[in-house]
Amino acid sequence: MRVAFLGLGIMGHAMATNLAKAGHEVTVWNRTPGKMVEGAGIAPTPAAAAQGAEVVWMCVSDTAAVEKLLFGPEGVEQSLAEGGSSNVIIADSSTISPSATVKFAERLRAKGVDYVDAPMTGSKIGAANGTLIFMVGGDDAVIQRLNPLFAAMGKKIFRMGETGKGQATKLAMNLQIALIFEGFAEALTLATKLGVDPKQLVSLIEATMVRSGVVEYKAPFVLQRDFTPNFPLRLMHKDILLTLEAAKEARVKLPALETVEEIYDLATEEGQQDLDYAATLTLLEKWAGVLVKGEAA
Ligand code: NA7
Repeated sequence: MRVAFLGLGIMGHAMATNLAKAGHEVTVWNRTPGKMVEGAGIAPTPAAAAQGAEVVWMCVSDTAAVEKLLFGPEGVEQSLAEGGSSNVIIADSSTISPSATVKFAERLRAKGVDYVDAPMTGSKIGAANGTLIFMVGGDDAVIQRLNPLFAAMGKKIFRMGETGKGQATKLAMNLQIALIFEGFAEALTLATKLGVDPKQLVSLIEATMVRSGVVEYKAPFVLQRDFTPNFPLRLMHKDILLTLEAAKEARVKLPALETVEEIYDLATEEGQQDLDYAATLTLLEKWAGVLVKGEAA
């Protein structure tokens, strides 16, 4: 398929690479020039990338960035034929606001464009290996047309309902990741302060019902104090804020997430936004006056 891929960050670069590897005709665009994808063409603007594409796939940081890509002066909308016969599909794998997604889709539908929200989970490793899991909102027939692209980038898709429901699901998923990791980090901090070996605690967790995919994935990094970003703190913070915003719109209270948001806020004040979100542990450590270490330093 002819695909325009917009946004070559940690996730987008790997996803576009897998699309090109699978034989799709890919044209990429990135805000900061200089990023390239083997086997893909490069366009100077989102509109130029989208010109003649069957599918425009986006993977950028936040709601404002998606809005600019779509409706900015050099945005995708500029490339769409007047009269509503473009038959283009726009798919968004960024994690952004569900309600903004619905508005974007409505505006584009007037131009004959189908819109699918397809945020994903699987982290940097899943993006590189083509084993992402997508949670998708949109029309079933349209999603089906995207199957060859999903297959090149991921291992499974979950259809969650109409447009916007993929994003709503993603927020519900990241809410859990943030809270599970916070529980793990608080347990490690307390146990260490009370004299328990954190490595032993992790072994115990993994042998009991307390275990979780989040802990299994994060524990080796945390025990080695490796906070290089798999999922940057600034993006998890963005997702927490999006979740609180969506909860407010829906009149839902999320007291635990509100408290965790304060920790991300403080971590950001300390300049940790570009580290992995696991670096939030270091605030707990500072307050407790301990260092969680599972490996010999
Ligand atoms: P990264 O690695 O931080 O990459 C972010 C990408 O978004 C990168 O290509 C940025 O371009 C681009 N970006 C950010 N702001 C803008 C604006 N305003 N306009 C255009 N492009 C922009 O994030 P990930 O790849 O890990 O994650 C991407 C999304 O998936 C995000 O929503 C996650 O929550 C899930 P740059 O290279 O900085 O010019």
